[in-house]
Amino acid sequence: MKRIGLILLLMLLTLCGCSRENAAQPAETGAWSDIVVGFSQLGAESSWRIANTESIRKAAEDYGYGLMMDNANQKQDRQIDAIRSFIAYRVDVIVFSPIVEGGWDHVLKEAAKAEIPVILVDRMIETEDEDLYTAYVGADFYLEGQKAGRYLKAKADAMGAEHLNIVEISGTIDSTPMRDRHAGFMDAISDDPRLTVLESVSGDFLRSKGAECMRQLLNTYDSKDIDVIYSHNDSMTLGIMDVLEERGIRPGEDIIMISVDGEKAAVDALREGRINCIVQCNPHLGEDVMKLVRDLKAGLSVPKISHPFEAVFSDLDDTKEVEGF
Ligand code: GZL
Repeated sequence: MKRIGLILLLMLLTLCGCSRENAAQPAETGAWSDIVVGFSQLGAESSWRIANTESIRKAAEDYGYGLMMDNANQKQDRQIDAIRSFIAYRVDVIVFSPIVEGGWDHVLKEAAKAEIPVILVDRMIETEDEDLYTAYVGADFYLEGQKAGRYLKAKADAMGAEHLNIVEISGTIDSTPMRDRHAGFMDAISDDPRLTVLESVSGDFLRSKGAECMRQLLNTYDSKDIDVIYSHNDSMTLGIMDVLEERGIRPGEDIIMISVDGEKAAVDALREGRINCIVQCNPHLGEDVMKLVRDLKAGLSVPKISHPFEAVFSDLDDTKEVEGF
């Protein structure tokens, strides 16, 4: 079935005259350079993802690069099909944000055979051959998790807390941010006897599932037994807060709220005291990606791993100047 989809897509490209030689020219930005980028985005599950997609689109436009973009709507198979269509179209560079870490080697070997370089943006892959991708641009998620843990230890000190029970609401299972935000957090708090993780459940980075996880946790635990919620992204955190406030529980006061990303709605809640800490995760990766494309096509060597600068915003510091995306 999938192959039929791919053939149909190629037929569509051919029928609409979208062969590589006469790709449509974006009139408003002048002629494309002779570089075309194929970009497979994993979905549109969060404000972070939407900001990331716009960052890639805008940077390609600024560089004058052609951009073939596909939104996989959270399906790995769709990403694999999109990568195959980019290979068939003979794009210059393939860029994708792998929804999960496993299952990419086969299609990336096809890209390697076609001599098309691959740039990973935002998330990493598990692979038997690190040469299957040329570069990674994205966060150090393990460090993000450590930052969350370090904040909680400092908060416990500031409160004079004797013991704190934590529940973790994590992101998409087997994704790099979920794995590493968990590992970094657990390693950062492992030497602190005051801190106990009661349970970790996945909300898949979705606001609706974050709320669902919170309802289930409140069916399992008395809210007074939950002192801290560590949520892997703001979308889930906002859903969690909806559920808490429906039940008269004050996020940020009755329960310490630690979140990741830094979208505007979460930063506003930080200022209102409804979130205590946001570990920033920068979605604006487009410029870094297109610089890599430019340097690759110019025959220059490029760094294998690039991380953007990311901060921590919390109620232990002044948050007046903090900007959300
Ligand atoms: C992190 C990114 C995560 C964000 C979520 O780089 O992969 O996916 O933290 C997004 O908001 O859904």
